[in-house]
Amino acid sequence: MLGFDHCGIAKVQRLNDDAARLEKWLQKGMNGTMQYMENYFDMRIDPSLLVPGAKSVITLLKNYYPSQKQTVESPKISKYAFGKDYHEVIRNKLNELILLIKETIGDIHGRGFVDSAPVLERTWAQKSGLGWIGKNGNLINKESGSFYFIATLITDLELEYDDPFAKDYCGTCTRCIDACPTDAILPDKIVDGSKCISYFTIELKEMLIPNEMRGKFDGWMFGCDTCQDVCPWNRFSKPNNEINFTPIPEILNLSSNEWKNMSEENFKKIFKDSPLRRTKFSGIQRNLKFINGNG
Ligand code: B12
Ligand code: SF4
Ligand code: SF4
Repeated sequence: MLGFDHCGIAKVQRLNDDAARLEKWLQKGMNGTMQYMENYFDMRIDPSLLVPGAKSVITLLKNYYPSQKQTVESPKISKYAFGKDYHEVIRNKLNELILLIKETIGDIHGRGFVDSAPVLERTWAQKSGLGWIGKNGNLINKESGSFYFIATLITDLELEYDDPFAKDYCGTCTRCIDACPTDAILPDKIVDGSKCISYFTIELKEMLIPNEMRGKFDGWMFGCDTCQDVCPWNRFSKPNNEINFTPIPEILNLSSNEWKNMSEENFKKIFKDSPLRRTKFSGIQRNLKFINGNG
């Protein structure tokens, strides 16, 4: 009814293994300029500090794999950003879910999150039995791949818990590691955020993209899907059926030149509800110049 594709539930616990992994990742500066990743360390590894009294983490997956592709002339944009901003779309669904639980069960306390709070969302998805963490760092569901957003609802409700996903189906495959244009994927499922195209094109604010990355972006103007596109577990991805994720025609069709000549006013109008707003017009123009070799 709410349009989520998979759901799993895990008991709230302090994530000790993850704490060590996260600490190392931060120490090595793999967050680059994403300073928000250094904040709220304790909350990030213990949901009961984020939501007092929390007993359960309900994890939900939402498919964003689109039914249409960009034209070959278009600067590449990550598939997650083809339609309306997922933060808004999923937050509304989480609020509806909380209301529904309150109506059927009673006065529970719960808060829903998607991508914006100190929550280790991939870890909770794995702990809820929804899939394994691939070598490319993404949560992969055995039936339907990795083109999914992860949302969590942290609640004081005690529930029946799913078993964590025990297996890892990456095996000897190394396709994502071999294909990553900037060598951001390291051994042991570690992705160096500070080397990822997604970081440079979306998160790096008001700064030029470092020169050593020149020629390495493979046409990606906003985000990057390479390590998921090459993953064999995504061969059978099915298009999503979320009306709000219907691709914006300009994302599918505009050529590099048309992007270059777009006015800020038009950008704001066309992309007013889109994840592309995050980089702003100036960020898109910077990325475009960079991939066209004159940034
Ligand atoms: C910061 C961030 C980024 C940064 C840094 C990436 C990174 N390596 O963390 C940048 C901007 C580069 C980025 C890029 C992308 N991101 Co991002 N990002 C996040 C964010 C906000 C935090 C992630 C985080 O905590 N990183 C710190 C590192 C240390 O943690 P981690 O990568 O999650 O890994 C943990 C677990 O995987 C676990 N783990 C690792 N190995 C193992 C092994 C075992 C056995 C176990 C049990 C656990 C485990 O340990 C790690 C630490 O605890 C999350 C949202 C959230 N709140 O979780 C989204 C999120 C991870 N991103 C997401 C997406 C979609 C992307 C992109 C695909 C977007 C794009 N197309 O451009 C790329 C993919 C890049 C990649 N290969 O990882 C989705 C992932 C969905 C999925 N199916 O996995 C999330 C969950 C957002 C969401 N709510 O949907 N992202
Ligand atoms: S999103 Fe692109 S740059 Fe980032 S790790 Fe995957 S392939 Fe590498
Ligand atoms: S491409 Fe291969 S190694 Fe990488 S996540 Fe997919 S199955 Fe695992």
